[in-house]
Order: sequence, then C-alpha cells, then structure tokens
Amino acid sequence: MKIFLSGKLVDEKDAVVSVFDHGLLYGDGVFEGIRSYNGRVFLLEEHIDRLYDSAQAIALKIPMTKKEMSQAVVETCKANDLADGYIRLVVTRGKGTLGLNPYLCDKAEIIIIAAAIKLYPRELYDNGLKIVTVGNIRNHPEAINPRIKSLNYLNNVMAKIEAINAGCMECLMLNHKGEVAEASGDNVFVIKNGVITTPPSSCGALEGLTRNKVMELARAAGYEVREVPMARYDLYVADEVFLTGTAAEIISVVDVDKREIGDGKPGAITNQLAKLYHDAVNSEGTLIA
Ligand code: PXG
Repeated sequence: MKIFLSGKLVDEKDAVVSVFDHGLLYGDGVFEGIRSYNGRVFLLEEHIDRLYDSAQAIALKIPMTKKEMSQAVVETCKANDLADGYIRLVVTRGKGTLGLNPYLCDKAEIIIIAAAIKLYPRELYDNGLKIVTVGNIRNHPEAINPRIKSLNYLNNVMAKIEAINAGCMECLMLNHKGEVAEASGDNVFVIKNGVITTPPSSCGALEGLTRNKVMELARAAGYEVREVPMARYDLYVADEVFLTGTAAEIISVVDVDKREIGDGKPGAITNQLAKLYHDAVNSEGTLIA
C-alpha cells in the first residue's frame, strides 16, 4: 500500500511519523473519512472544505492549498488502484516538544491512507440496528466544539465502549442539555408522519456530509425536512429512525433503549432514501483518473 506522507507517496513500511508528533501526544489535529465508489471520490470538495474549517477552528495552518489536497487524495487512490475504498485524511499539528504549546511544532503533518472499506454486516442493513443511550455526553460546544472533526475522539470512543458493553454497535449521545446530539460516529434522523427531522449541529452533532446529502435528496423527493432539537422521547415514538455516515451510509435503527421503533423493521422511507443515496454515490464524484 502507498501512503501519502509529508508531500509524497511512500511505501506503507516507510510511512512513519515522529513519537513527538502532537497528533499522537495530544490528539492535536483534524481528519476526514471519505469514500470512493466506482473510481470516483464522493463529496471530495465538501470533505476538503470541512477539513480546512476544522483546522481553522483549532488554529492549525495546513501547508497545502485545497486544490493540492484534492489532487493528493486522487493521486493516493490512483497509486493504490482503488476504485471502491475508504480514504482517511489526517492532518496533525506535527512534530513538537513534550509540552502542549502548538506554536513550537515544526509544520503540520499530512497523511492520506486509501484502503479497503469494512462495512457493517449486510444483515444489519436488512434488519436494522439496536442502539442505547449512553451516559457519556457529547462535548460541550465551548470545549471541543462537536462540529470540529478533531483527532481527539475520546469522547466518542468512551461512548462506543458503553455501546459495546451494552451489546450494541452504535449508541445515542445526548448533549449537555440532555438533547439528542448524534451517534458515536454517525448522525441521527427521525421520521414521524412523513416528516423527516434531525438535530441541528448546534445541538452537538457533527455536520455530517452524508446527513447533508440525505437532507438534499429527501427534499428533492418531496419530503419536508427540518433541523430541530429533539429529546429521546422523539425517537421512542418515531415511525422510523436511521443513522447516516460516510462509512455506514444509511442504516435503519429498529430499537432505541428497548423501545421498538415502528413495526421493528427498517421503514419504507428509510429504504427509499437509502436507494436514492446509493444512486447518488454511484453517479457523482471526482474521477480518479
Ligand atoms: N458524527 C460523528 C461524530 C462522526 O465522526 C459522522 C457523524 C458522520 O459524518 P459524515 O460526514 O461521515 O457523514 C461522523 C463521521 C471511521 C470513522 O470509522 C468515521 C466517522 C468518524 C470516525 C471514524 O473511519 N464518521
């Protein structure tokens, strides 16, 4: 496998970073998870924009233009002959000292990995997920703002531990006010009486690109889509619940905290949106050429 590191493609065995890299020492950095389908990178520009916004929010200067970054992503896919894959784009603060001060770090480190994608088992898409609410709340917006896709994912890792301990693969995370935020690595949607809702990012959700795409597709299909604060109650009494994410795509949730959702099977609107999403990923995107 070829990895993009410090401005060039190197063999995986040579793709090493310093133990003094602040990405490792402090989780100081930002990242993106991107998908490619049929030789095209899906939503590349949107991912690059979010990466640079995340970097800007943590005062991290990326030593590359957005255009160069897009080209580097495409080059990395090409070098690995990857038509369908998962691209991990990581920007760390770089090598520094054993102290927090980011201004003492040399230069941001840029890492691009283009690998095979590991999906949830098919069975979960056919039958739906069971999730539980976890005790770990999403970060307070005046701490690490949840809109920043930072390398510091301990908040989400702790939530994932609680989910797995409860026998679930995903969980529901609330914000500091007890409102629904999102899952540990996916956004959450609720459908009630044909209206599709999702919490606004101000409630503690990452502004997911799959989420944005699904809202766009749903509106184009004639659905009313709203971003509204919600309580767990809204999920318990929903007709349908589903999660969205680059890796998971659209996956139905059929059980929340042991409340069966709808008739306990993936709902018709969720299935319709999943089909629209699959049509989009297979026809749009930046060509790997
Ligand atoms: N919320 C959180 C907290 C996320 O990290 C999403 C929602 C969905 O956003 P997108 O833009 O992907 O629709 C994410 C992103 C992985 C991995 O396993 C994927 C994500 C996060 C962390 C790790 O590579 N999803």
